[in-house]
Amino acid sequence: MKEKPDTSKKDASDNTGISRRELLGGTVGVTALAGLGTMAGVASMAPKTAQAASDSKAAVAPGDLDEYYGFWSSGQSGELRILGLPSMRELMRVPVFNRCSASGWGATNESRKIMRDGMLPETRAYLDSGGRGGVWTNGDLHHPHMSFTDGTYDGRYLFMNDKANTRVARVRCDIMKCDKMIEIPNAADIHGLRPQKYPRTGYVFANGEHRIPLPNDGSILDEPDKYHAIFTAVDGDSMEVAWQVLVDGNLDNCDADYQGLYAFSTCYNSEEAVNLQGMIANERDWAVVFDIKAIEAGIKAGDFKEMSGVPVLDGRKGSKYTRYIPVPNSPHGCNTAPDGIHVVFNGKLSPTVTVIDVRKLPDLFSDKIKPRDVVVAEPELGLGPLHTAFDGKGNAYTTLFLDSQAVKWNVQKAIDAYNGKNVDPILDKLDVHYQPGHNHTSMGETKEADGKWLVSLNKFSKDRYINVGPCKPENEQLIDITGDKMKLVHDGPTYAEPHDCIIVRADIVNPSATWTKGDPFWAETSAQAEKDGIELGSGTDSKVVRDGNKVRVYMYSIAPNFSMEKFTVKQGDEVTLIVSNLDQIDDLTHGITMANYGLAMEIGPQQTSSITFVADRPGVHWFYCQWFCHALHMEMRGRMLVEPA
Ligand code: CUK
Ligand code: CUA
Repeated sequence: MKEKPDTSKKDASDNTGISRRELLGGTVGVTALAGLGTMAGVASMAPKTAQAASDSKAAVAPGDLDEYYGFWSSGQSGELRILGLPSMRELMRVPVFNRCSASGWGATNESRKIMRDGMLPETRAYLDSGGRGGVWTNGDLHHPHMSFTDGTYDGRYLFMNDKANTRVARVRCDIMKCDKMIEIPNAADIHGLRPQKYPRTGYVFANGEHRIPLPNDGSILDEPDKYHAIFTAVDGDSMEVAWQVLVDGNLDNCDADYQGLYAFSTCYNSEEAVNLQGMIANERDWAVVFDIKAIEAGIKAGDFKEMSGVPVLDGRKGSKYTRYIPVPNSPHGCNTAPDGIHVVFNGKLSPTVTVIDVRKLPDLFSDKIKPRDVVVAEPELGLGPLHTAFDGKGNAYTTLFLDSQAVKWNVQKAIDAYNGKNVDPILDKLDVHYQPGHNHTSMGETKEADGKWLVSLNKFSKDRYINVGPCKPENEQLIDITGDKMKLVHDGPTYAEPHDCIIVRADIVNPSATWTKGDPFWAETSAQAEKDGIELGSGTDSKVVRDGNKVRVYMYSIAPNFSMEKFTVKQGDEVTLIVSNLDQIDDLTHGITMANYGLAMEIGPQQTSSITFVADRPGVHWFYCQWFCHALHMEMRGRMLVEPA
């Protein structure tokens, strides 16, 4: 594909006078790939754009509260992050696929149960062997999205993917902790993830990105026709796999419609190749459309193969469950517009985005029209379009990775241009710093998109901050989109590597101030306590229970005391510490750290947390509260004596 002459309104050039486009030259496909390596150097030569350092709209004074919650992914850090907008202040980190030193996530019995319950048996066996510790220690969280009711956020849950270890997790929004985590069978490396928007979530759609041999038993390497990618629908209430669909090509990003009828995925490897050259060979790849009602009917009719205990339908080309829409080479982002009608597939290696009209999909599935007939616009926006956000007023905002720009364009104008009218759909371009991946608008993936804020999540910060060494932060920029022109109002550095975020009106999210006694989060611990004749959180739960070489130490805490000043166990005992925080005051979190035993956990107000270890180091060991809670916080401690065997 030949690159067309530049039609953008501005083309930022560096101080050598050579435009970035001239530097890139050549065909878009090859250029884009070269750019992935070289643009980092080129863009940092660009002069700093004069930008407003602050903006009254974005300023949130000390003590004032933000209007929006931002829920941020963290990529290879594996956690979910909560920001306030427009201040862009980071408010909280919620460990999900990672392990956490502060909260004990991955170490406490409650978190390990959540991490292990949804594992495939073979993974559990693998992690239980060879000293691997029973849970994964890493994750790659790209896409956090909230549950929907009737086309808008409902504040119940957040769902997110783990590309590294093929998982989907859920966070309860009342306590902002992960309560479910499942490993997806038959798939490899979950990437795109979106909840169903209508009538509610409902399904959580999850893309298996990498194609693998099915079954993956080590007997196949170079027979790519035996490799497959799988599209999964998870039931967001039960967090069980509802069904899967086998597809041609691979799967990248996905989204759902506003009618509850279809889901969409982009495919960047229709060649089904296993190396780079092969994956970019074709001029066209495709977007897959899934017919949810047909799939549900297929399940009812038994038109599936059961694999690893879940029904798998065949959705490869020619299937009644799917349609494949050809789009230019290697599409990436997949974004449904709040108008409920349009879906945008972002070109990545093509300077275009492809817009389809969901009202044409019934005719496509009944074969009255051809796949390309659902395309209503394909504007050329600039180099490296990755993701698109919307303002609810008919405009779209697309990130241009290679151009390091945000481009604002009008969907109707793009449709008019596609129909031959002489209009330019591009309304504005803004330099961002640098190389944006995802972007997101306030409430932008809901029918309540309000057109106030745009966040650009930029992969490189280069010269925007004082140097912190070879590994630099990323840069997330807040852009005011209330006017005709986009206006950059804030830079915010972040650690590896937020791919995506959502911006949710604060009134929709209503977390609890404290935990509730008897929360299902520690149901198993409560059940064990009951067997031991103890009611957790009652203020009488201070007792050492010996059960063979298993010892359960029940304690409660009220600032600045643990209910037990000391306890004694024998070397080799398997000890479980069960601590309930009886404080009822907002923000009065305690913790317990067992020094030189590698153990620590958070205990929020009214929460019970527990942790199990083998007491194999004799001597006196101090346990202490590691969460600053009181003027006598340093004194909030006690001793464990481990008697030598
Ligand atoms: S992907 Cu990272 S920039 Cu994983 Cu949503 Cu596009
Ligand atoms: Cu309790 Cu510090």
